[in-house]
Amino acid sequence: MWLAALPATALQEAVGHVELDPVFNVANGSWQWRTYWYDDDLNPRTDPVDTLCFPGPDSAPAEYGVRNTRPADPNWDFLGMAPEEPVWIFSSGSYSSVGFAATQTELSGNLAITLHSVTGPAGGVFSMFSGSAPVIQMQTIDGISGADVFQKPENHSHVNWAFSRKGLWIVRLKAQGLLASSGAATPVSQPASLVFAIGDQARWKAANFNLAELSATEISGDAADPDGDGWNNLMEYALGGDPKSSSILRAEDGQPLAPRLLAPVASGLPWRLSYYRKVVADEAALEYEVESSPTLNAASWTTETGVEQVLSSSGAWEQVGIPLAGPQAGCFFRLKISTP
Ligand SMILES: [Ca+2]
Ligand SMILES: [Ca+2]
Repeated sequence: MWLAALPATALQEAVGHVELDPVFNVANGSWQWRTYWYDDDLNPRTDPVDTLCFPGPDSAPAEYGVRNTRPADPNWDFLGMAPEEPVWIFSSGSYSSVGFAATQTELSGNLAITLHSVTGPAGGVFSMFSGSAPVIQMQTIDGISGADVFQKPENHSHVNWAFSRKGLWIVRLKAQGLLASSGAATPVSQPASLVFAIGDQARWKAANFNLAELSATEISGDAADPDGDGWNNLMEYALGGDPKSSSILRAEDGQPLAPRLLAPVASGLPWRLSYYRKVVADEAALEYEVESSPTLNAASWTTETGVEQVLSSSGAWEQVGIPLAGPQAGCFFRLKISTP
């Protein structure tokens, strides 16, 4: 079982005006990437960057989200999707803003921020740009090279971080500066990992796993079952489980995680299969389907087409019941959960 080896910590969401601050220690030649931001209680924070995630709700900027639409002009091809398609941008002017702090006084001139690596949804493209012209600093549509660099001026400066898919992204950056005293170049920093969690499911992952776990699909991937309870992470997310606890109950309300058969409430009415489902406006992609089979044979499963009934609802959850058309005796049911 994986659980014994897993640290209990997860990432904290940092929202609002967040400033990245790569700091060079002149005395010992090391770098540390930290952040400046304010938490929900307006406490000033200076956390190491790898303990945070930057959440991007899959909604319009006017609703505190990061989902935008790609302009038609070919100047925007670098974003990696067709014109008028969605693009998720942590923009310098939005609520989910991630910028860079003013450079420490021991360094002078530009700080070279370079792109080390990016992991994210398959086929996705990451880019960093400024302005509406735009000026491109980094783009992975043509791979990663020394050309992917942001020459950060000494003053506090903000950029736009663009992603062509929603999901969980890890952007690794390095920094190098010039010593004010001698003009000599500093060593290049170790890569710092910035986690951008776009959409509800990615935010759930970042709220449940730390950076090392998020980097390991055998722990945090949809098909993984790190607590060994038989529910993979996609099902834990979709039904309300805890991916680090082998409880058979939902974390939110202690109700059973597993779908249940409900007997007819009156003579002549159908049996129903009941389950919990997540109702998040930004996550319409999650699909729940009830299937039945008289034999369990792989080819014998058919989709139940009864009209769902909402039995109860609370916050982001609904308990629904599907009237079952299948035979009432000797029949098997299963709940299928999928993402496109
Ligand atoms: Ca599990
Ligand atoms: Ca679990």
